[in-house]
Parts: sequence; structure tokens; C-alpha cells
Amino acid sequence: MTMQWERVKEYTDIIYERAEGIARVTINRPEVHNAFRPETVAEMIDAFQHIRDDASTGVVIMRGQGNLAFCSGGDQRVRGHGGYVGGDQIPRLNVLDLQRLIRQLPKPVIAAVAGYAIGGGHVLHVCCDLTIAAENAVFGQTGPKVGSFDAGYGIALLSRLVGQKKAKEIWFLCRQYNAQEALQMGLINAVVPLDRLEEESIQWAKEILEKSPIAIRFLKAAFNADTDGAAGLQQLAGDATMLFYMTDEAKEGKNAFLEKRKPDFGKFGRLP
Ligand code: S0N
Repeated sequence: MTMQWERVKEYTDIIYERAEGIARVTINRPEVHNAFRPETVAEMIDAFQHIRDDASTGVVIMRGQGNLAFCSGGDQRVRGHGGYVGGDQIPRLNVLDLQRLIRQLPKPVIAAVAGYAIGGGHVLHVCCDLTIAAENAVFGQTGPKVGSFDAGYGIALLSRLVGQKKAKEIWFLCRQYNAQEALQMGLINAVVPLDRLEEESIQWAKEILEKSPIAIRFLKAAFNADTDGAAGLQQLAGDATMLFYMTDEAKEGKNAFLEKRKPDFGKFGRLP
């Protein structure tokens, strides 16, 4: 499956490309197993915001550069007092903003995992809608080993995927799990040979692209709504409002206001 990837924007730490309705975001720091620093995350956020507004993109594939790692979490070399420190010297945990953006994006995000998805990198794949792993993939959390933890999505979503007992094992013992073990525990969707990871991810993306974008959008919001509480409901409700704005009934309200008359909602009837 040959794709003509077009670079959308130029970044330092990531590569953002698109082709045939698919956006591909690659963490490009292979020298540290694609660990993220604040600038990496800021660039990912910028790319995902662009993807949200880009009507030509329907599905995102997230991956790491090279075959050794999807992402190894926060760059421990720049972990300072209270967060990860970038060029502006401000300690941040801006990966939490990125996690929420992935959840809120009204388009599916597929994690294509080759090699390590570890620590904060593991939480990133957990936040993605689907995960396709190469046979060399390795999954796990390291927080208690390196003096950190992600008690947000890193706990809530992981528990939904694999159950509380398994999630506690993953966090308390900091073991590493291979792709087959991850598949068996419901952590990922599929395992393929490394040389088929790209092709398989694109195939899944294309199958999604054939489907109704609004149906997919509502399904993603609905899957996330109960886990994400009021923020999840806000996303689902916002989607409902978007659809409502497309109806003659909603337009009657706006037009009546602009025409300084009483709205006539009586003509629209009521469904059971
Ligand atoms: C992935 C591991 C197991 C791979 O081991 P392997 O194959 O032996 O390779 P290495 O030689 O270890 O690695 C190759 C080179 O890459 C560097 N490197 C790898 N990971 C990182 C990293 N995370 N930061 C900086 N550098 C990294 C190695 O140092 C090596 O470089 P050289 O050759 O120059 O020495 C193994 O690499 C490993 O265990 N890595 C660390 C994994 C880890 O602990 N990650 C951090 C976990 N924590 C988070 O991610 C926190 C995330 C976060 O932001 C957060 C979010 C919410 C709430 C809280 C937090 C929080 O910060 O606490």
C-alpha cells in the first residue's frame, strides 16, 4: 500500500503528514526511544489541533520513529522540580493536555506500536481509540520505579481496558508485557509482523474512512462519555448541538430572532 505522504507542517520533535484522509503523527526522537519533552508535546498538541480543524482528515495514526519504540514516556533528562522543563524553564506536565485532546478529537486515533510503549508513552496508546502492535511491541508502566505516576487516564482508562486487578498488577509490579500478552488482556486490538504494521494501520484507517464520519464521531464521544464525566458529556452534547444546528427547527429559532418575530416551532412536529 503505497501512500504519498505530504508534510503538513514542519516541527522539530515530531513529523506530521497526511495522505488520502489519514493524518500520521510521528514522535521523532529515536535517540531516546521517542521520549517526550515539553516541546515534543507542544508540537503534538499543535498538530492535533490542526487535525481537528482539517476537514480532509478523518483518521489519525500515531507512531514513533524507528522500530524500537512507540514512546518511552517523559524525557527523564529534563524532569525537574514539579514537571518536565523545556526551553522556557517552566516545569510542565503538558502531556495531560495532549491526552485530553486525543480523547476529544472527533476522529479516531490509531496507535501503531512498534517496540516500547512504556510509562507516559504507554498511557498515550491507552488514550488512543485503537492500538495495532507489531510483534516486537512491549507494553508497561514504570512510574513507581522512576518516582512518578499517572493517576488520571493512566489508571481510569487502563482499568476499563484490562480490569482493576490487571491494571494494579501493571502499575504495582512495573512488569513488561509482550504483544500477545497485551492482546490477550484486551489492551490492544491486533498484533501483526513488524513489516506489516504500517500497512495494517492504514488498512484499518481506510476501513473507518469508508464509514459515516458523523456516526463515527458520535460513537467515539459516546464511548468516552461515561469515563470522562462532565467533560465527556460536554463533548457528546456539543456533537448533538452541532447536528441540531443543521436542522430547520434550530434555524427557525435563529431566523426568528434576527427577523424580530416570534419563532414558529409548531410546524416541526415531535418524534416519539
Ligand atoms: C524503554 C526501556 C525499557 C528500553 O530499554 P533499552 O532497550 O535497554 O534501551 P535504553 O538503553 O534504556 O534506551 C535507549 C536510549 O534511550 C534513552 N531513554 C529511554 N527512555 C528514556 C526516557 N524516558 N527519558 C530519557 N531518555 C530515555 C536511554 O537513556 C538510552 O539513551 P543512551 O544510550 O544515551 O543512554 C528503557 O529505556 C526505559 O526504561 N526507559 C525509561 C522509561 C520511563 O521510565 N519513562 C518515564 C515514565 N514516566 C513517565 O513517562 C511520566 C509521564 C508523565 O509525563 C506524567 C503524566 C501524568 C502524571 C505524571 C507524570 C509524571 O511525569 O510523573
